[in-house]
Amino acid sequence: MKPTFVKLTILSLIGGTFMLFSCSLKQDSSSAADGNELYVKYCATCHGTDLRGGMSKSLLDGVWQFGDGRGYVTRNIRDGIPSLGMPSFEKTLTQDEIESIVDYLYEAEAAAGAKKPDPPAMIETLDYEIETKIWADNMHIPWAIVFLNKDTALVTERPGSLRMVVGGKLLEDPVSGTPEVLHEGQGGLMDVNIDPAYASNGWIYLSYSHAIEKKLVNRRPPAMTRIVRGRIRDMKWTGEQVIYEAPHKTYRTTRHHYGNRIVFDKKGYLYFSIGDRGAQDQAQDPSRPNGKIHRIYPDGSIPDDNPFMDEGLPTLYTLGNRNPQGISVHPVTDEVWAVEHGPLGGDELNLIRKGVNYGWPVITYGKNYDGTIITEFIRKEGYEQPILYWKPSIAVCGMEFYQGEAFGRWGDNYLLVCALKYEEVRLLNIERDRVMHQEVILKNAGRVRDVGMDPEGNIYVVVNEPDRVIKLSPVAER
Ligand SMILES: [Ca+2]
Repeated sequence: MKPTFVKLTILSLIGGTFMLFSCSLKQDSSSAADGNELYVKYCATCHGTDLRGGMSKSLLDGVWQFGDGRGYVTRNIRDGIPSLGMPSFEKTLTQDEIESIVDYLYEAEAAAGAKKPDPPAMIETLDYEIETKIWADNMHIPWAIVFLNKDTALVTERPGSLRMVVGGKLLEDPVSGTPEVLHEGQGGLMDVNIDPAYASNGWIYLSYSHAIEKKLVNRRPPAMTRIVRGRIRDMKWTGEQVIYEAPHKTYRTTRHHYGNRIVFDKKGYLYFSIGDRGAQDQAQDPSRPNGKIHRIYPDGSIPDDNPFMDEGLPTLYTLGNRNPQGISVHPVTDEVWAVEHGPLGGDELNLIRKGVNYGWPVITYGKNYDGTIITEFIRKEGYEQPILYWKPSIAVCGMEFYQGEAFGRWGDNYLLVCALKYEEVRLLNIERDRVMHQEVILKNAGRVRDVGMDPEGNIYVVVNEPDRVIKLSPVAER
């Protein structure tokens, strides 16, 4: 269903005029049959009467450029994609009518047996011919990956399971005894990382959405990002310690923008992110944990020179970060870099420095998803500019500076960035604080959540729909 928009969009760029919303139609029914009629009337010109493409690509090929899932499809029809020229149908179609079109698209896709394509066996980048391999399959919303050693990796699944892959084989049973997570909306079990001294101390860190109370009558339990560490013994999570828990009065009943990435630098700090939790103005409020990047020590204690000690929460390191889901530490400079999901057209790459305000929502290159303005400012004194922003938004998620021998030609200045919605892995060449080059190295193999490396430097891409991990290994230099 996602291609609906894509195709309209492409069409609009090529063909110019849209004929699709020339009259308004009011119906009060909402079945897929009605959706079929509406599709023919409003969508078929671009997408083909048989959904297999007209002036644009097929809607039945399993590839969804702008997001797979009813939420994405409904939103994209309703709001359009203004930056690419696809109109909003909000004034033309009722919500029921849009949903009936979505019903029709899903039924048609199911009937066509549409299936997400496997990645191509070989891909070519500027520097390498790369072999792809489906390394772990049939997972359930995998979110993050980390290697414990060259044979063993941990992969989180958002519903709450910590899975282990040993010698290339996904073990059937998850690690038992991991924390109970609130798996609703974008929340659940999210990042996993290991202590820099893991080989000697065995600490493994998990981040997840934590609810204070499980069941409240007629009320959703408030939740917030929480971080714990523990060790794994005989597939059991043991010796758990809570490393970070926000003040409970700051927990929110929203279910999105948890942030959640955990990284370590060489100076001995642990950095983690919390998204704005859907309360954008709180990203500027130092008494709130959301919309920020935090810095603590790995045991949970707080550095006494953290920048907002006097005016707010002691763990805060930056302000004004919308939803940072990728953080990575540069292997040579030891600088912290982060990507954050912006609003429409406002995804950002930032170089994270102590005490800096990254602007959300006072400045942004993005707009609201309905095309309305968030702020008139893209820059303002006192608010840091991003190193790079993506317009349109690619929906940035995990990221990792490349480290390893396998793709040795890349050296120390290459950053892998995941795009959830665009289903891409991008490779960015960074010199000092500038992005010199950007290349898509994998596309349309699923929604990309995270990327990791084994100790030899092979790359592992965590994707959803299909829920799996794809291994990338170099075959030859080019
Ligand atoms: Ca910003």
